[in-house]
Amino acid sequence: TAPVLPPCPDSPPGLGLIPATVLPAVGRLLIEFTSPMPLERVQRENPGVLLGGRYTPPDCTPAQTVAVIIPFRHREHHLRYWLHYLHPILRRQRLRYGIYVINQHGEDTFNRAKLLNVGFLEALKEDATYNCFIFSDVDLVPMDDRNLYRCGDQPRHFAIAMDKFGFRLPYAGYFGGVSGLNKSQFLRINGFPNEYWGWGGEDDDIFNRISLAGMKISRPDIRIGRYRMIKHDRDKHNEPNPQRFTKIQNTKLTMKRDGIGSVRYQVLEVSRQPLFTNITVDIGRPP
Ligand code: UD2
Ligand code: MN
Repeated sequence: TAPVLPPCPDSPPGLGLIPATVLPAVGRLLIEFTSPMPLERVQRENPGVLLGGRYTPPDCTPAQTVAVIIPFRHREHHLRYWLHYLHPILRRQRLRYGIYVINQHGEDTFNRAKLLNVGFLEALKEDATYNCFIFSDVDLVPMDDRNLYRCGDQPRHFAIAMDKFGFRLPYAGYFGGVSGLNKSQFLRINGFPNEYWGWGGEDDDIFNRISLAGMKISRPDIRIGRYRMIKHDRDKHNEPNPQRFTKIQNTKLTMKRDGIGSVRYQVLEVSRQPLFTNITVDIGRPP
């Protein structure tokens, strides 16, 4: 029989310390996106990560099991940096986790929030013990490993101080980039909207859902919730959605019928890679 491990610490030791690659400021990691990042190297540097991008701390029992869900299409180059930076951070944070890349099939308009709904359902199909879901853009890397990728008693917004917004929250109701909800919080808001095709608005709709459900967003300290976004142009087939302004006025009406309870899609392939699970999915196209 396996030995019983002690629970993992609330504040894992060794975070915010200064390894070789850290700026003078304590806790801040040096994040850069210039040197090429072959997947073989990332694999070599993360020997404890199992097929599909699964990890369990060897020395303690975590309170949660975390599914990290990434909406994706044609961003392989960003994904390599993301895996390179995030795996070591998540391991240091003493998390039990799995990485799910939800890859939109075809070239129809991108739909970030619907892909995140798919990620929630598919991660649970693979492992029913997931109870914390962290939704992350593929191009966002935390600059401080004390920003713990865990869920709490309120929905959590992690990416609060991004370089592209001058390391400030752009507006009080901003919920984009990286966010986390536990299973019951996610179900309480009927998941995310499926009807935001193209860029923008879906994060504000999610914020509205959370407020309408009577929950409050929790955030890390502004000095800790710092992020770098890999610089990029707007992708093809993800043009700004002109309907977004009117749609976010109507969350109260739409959230009951549009969400995790009504999402329709077809999984085309599940492929367990050494550092992540890739799920290619047909989510249809805008009406
Ligand atoms: C902002 C928000 C993002 C979302 C978006 C509006 C930040 C840092 N993030 O991102 O959370 O609310 O606005 O929809 O402010 N993606 C692909 N392939 C594509 C298109 C998108 O993989 O062709 C994924 C990828 O994970 C990307 C994410 O969708 O990071 C968001 O798209 P973006 O990075 O183009 O949008 P951005 O930076 O304005
Ligand atoms: Mn981006």
